[in-house]
Amino acid sequence: MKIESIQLRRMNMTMKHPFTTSFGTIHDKDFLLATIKDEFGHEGWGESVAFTYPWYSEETTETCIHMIRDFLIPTVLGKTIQHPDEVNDLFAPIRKNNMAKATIEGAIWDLYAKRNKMTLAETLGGTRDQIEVGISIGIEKNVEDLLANVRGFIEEGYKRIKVKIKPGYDVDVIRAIREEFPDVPLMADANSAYTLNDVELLKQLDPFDLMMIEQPLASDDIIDHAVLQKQIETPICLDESIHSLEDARKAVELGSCRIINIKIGRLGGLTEAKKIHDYCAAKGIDVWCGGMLESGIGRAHNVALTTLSNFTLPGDTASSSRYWEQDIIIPEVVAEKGYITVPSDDGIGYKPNMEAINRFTVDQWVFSAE
Ligand code: OSB
Ligand code: MG
Repeated sequence: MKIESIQLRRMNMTMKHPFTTSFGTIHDKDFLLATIKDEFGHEGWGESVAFTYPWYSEETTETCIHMIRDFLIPTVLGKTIQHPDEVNDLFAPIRKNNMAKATIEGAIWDLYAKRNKMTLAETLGGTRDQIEVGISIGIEKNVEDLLANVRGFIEEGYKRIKVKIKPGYDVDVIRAIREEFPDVPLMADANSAYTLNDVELLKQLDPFDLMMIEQPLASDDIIDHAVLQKQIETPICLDESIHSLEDARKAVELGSCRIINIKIGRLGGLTEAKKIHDYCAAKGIDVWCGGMLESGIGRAHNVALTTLSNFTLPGDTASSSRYWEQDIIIPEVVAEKGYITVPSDDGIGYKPNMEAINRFTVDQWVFSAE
């Protein structure tokens, strides 16, 4: 498979509802799409999940443009690749910048699947024809608004509710949800808002039977999380701290978590995501697919990945309509009663909606092999 050309677009899509976490509020999604063509004109699509601001991780849309244009494209353009796993090795000399890498790597996976007339899910080794999904609810102005949201999403059938927490918006919020919904599968995501000084407070979450608490401590930590896990009953799930299979291995060996959130962008692509999935399956660690408020292209990649067998817990991949007035794929992603049907068309299985894509494009560049 020869990498003939790469088109990069900068996109801007306004979110239907701003999304607030302990690190800030996201009003619109400023992101990149990569379209990669082979020598036969097959087309693969990838999405960069970085945000405008370096709050979730150090990457931003601008750093992704720099890395993709100046380092990643020159590494693959004009090359002949037998299998997408090779991209991981080609990019290995370039440190970190995983979201930039995953943009190109994901497009090459889609291209490879389409060339072979297979779905991306099959190409990855996935086995499910539907996936179970939950919903991630941001920090709301008050508990009444939050409860109204929770109620609505439970009625829509989402398989579990995740709520964002932060200091001052935690134990009381979880208690209020549990009072109204004693049995709903529930979890909390702190996005690194606490330290070991908060152990007593975090222990107060134990009686609420949370499925997990996601990334309570520092975004680069696995040591303190191991200390915390020994003192709380709620299983810890790591998100921000895990960037590679090696990170996952160390966290599991240290006892820093019992669950891992797999995000393709954070891990530098589908190859590394699959490696962590396989490692966790062998170790008896549950995984689920996280979300980064993706457009349809990134969402489609998440759907395909979630078809692998050790994605035993519902992920954050909700319906397109939860995020966007209009998504950029046809059909849009739809969760019905908490299930998304995995598409059966080749590659990511959803068609790019070129009219919508053009409408949301703010800049674009084309790179061709000579
Ligand atoms: O920590 O999982 C997270 C959104 C933005 C940044 C980080 C996170 C999230 C979410 C929402 O939880 C996931 C989604 O609905 O796409
Ligand atoms: Mg998270």
